[in-house]
Amino acid sequence: MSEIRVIRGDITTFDGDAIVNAANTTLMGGGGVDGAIHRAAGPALYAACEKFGGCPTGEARLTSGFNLPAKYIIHTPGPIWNGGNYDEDMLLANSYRNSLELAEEYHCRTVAFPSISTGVYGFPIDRAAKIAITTIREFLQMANYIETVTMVCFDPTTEQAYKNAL
Ligand code: AR6
Repeated sequence: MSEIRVIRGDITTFDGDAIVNAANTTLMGGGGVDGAIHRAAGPALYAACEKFGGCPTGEARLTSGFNLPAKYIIHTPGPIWNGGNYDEDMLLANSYRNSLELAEEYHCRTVAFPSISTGVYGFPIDRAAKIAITTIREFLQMANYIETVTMVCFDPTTEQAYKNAL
């Protein structure tokens, strides 16, 4: 049986098989959780990301975790919130699903997500949390390797939103 957990913390300290990075389509780093992950993983991450030549919104790419405790980093650009009529919901679900597919492909048992798109990208938190939990739950019904998905929330409001959605 697989499960979903919601905790408060810093995803760069997650000691498991994979963490997900809320990246942008260049995959060349940025602020927020992306910046924190790049700082903690070290400059080799930048070099590894450069090779992808970017990534479309909702898709995902995997690298080593380099200096992080996690074995892998899965990078996914979530959608920029633009009012809700530009496929934002579907693109956010794609980010979660495609990240989980990669985690399965690499036989990950433990995976951690940040709250994708709800920082700089402005996605409404309650709406994002519902999409995240629904998509993860649906995916776990057919997962062979993933045992635990942990939502690592940086602040109390985010943590509460994911706890409500769960
Ligand atoms: N651990 C867990 N969550 C964190 C951490 C951390 N160390 N640091 C921040 N968060 P954001 P987005 C939370 O803005 O909205 C970047 O510049 C944060 O509080 O990081 O998907 C990228 O390069 C918020 O709840 O990601 C893109 O250009 C959540 O992570 C753009 O931002 C996501 O906030 C992506 O924007």
